[in-house]
Amino acid sequence: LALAADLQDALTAGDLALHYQPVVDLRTGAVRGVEALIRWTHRERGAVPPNVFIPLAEDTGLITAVDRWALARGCRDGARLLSAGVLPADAHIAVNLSAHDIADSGVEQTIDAAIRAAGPAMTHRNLMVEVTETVVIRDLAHSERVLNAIRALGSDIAIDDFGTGHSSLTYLRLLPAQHVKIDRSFIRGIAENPEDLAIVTSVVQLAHAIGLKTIAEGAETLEQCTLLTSLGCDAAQGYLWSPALPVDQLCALVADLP
Ligand code: G
Ligand code: G
Ligand code: NA
Ligand code: MN
Repeated sequence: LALAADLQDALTAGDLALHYQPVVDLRTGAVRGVEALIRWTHRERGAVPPNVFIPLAEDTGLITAVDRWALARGCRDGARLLSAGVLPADAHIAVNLSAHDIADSGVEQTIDAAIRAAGPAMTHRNLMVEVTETVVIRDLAHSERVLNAIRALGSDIAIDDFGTGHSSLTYLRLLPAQHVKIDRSFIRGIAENPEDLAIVTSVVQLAHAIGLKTIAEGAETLEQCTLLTSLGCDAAQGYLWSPALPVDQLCALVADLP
């Protein structure tokens, strides 16, 4: 596939970028971390969305190299954001991992190497690893071992896109997660649709009942933010605050926040 070959070239040529979306503490309004989201500017086609090239990278096996790059880049940028005081010392840099990363042996070593190379400001405690239910579905026992190893190093685990997969409750029970990220498809309608509100209310209560924190994805309006805060949801991200930004723009944004 031409696009897959181009992705391999992009990786070596430095055409991939990592952007950062702020994650806001709903109790204090402070930025408590960021989610790293990959961006590819193709030399002829322009921006290729991750929804297009991440599945392609997964199919071709390139995802291991892509995510290795994202881990290294994210930890280096994280060190910069932490040491400059743009993010508080206990902030999380959240990086997305794919099924391949978990299936392959050695992702814990990759994480450890990325943290060490980033320097002292960025510790394992500053890393949050996001996995979806589809990531762990293939081999739950193995996923559990790998995530436990990551957890033992000090990083937090988040179940991403919660509610969109299968048997979600099994994963919540078995995996060593600290955070649930509520998929934006549920957040979108909370102000208008009583069913969405009921679902999000229940997910927040359920997560809290088993000791997990909740992060709402895709908050776009003040009304959604107010509702999420009143439900006791811990944190949120979304266009209400900012899309994912290059690191320099993120620094400027955080400096301007109240
Ligand atoms: O940023 P949006 O930015 O379009 O991201 C689309 C999808 O791509 C999301 O599901 C997100 O989890 C995934 N994604 C973004 N960056 C990465 C990455 O570095 N690695 C993996 N595996 N997935 C990513
Ligand atoms: O699957 P994951 O949750 O990792 O991906 C996050 C995706 O959501 C990215 O594509 C990101 O660009 C997108 N996103 C982030 N905030 C918003 C938002 O407020 N509204 C919408 N529609 N998309 C968002
Ligand atoms: Na994610
Ligand atoms: Mn997410």
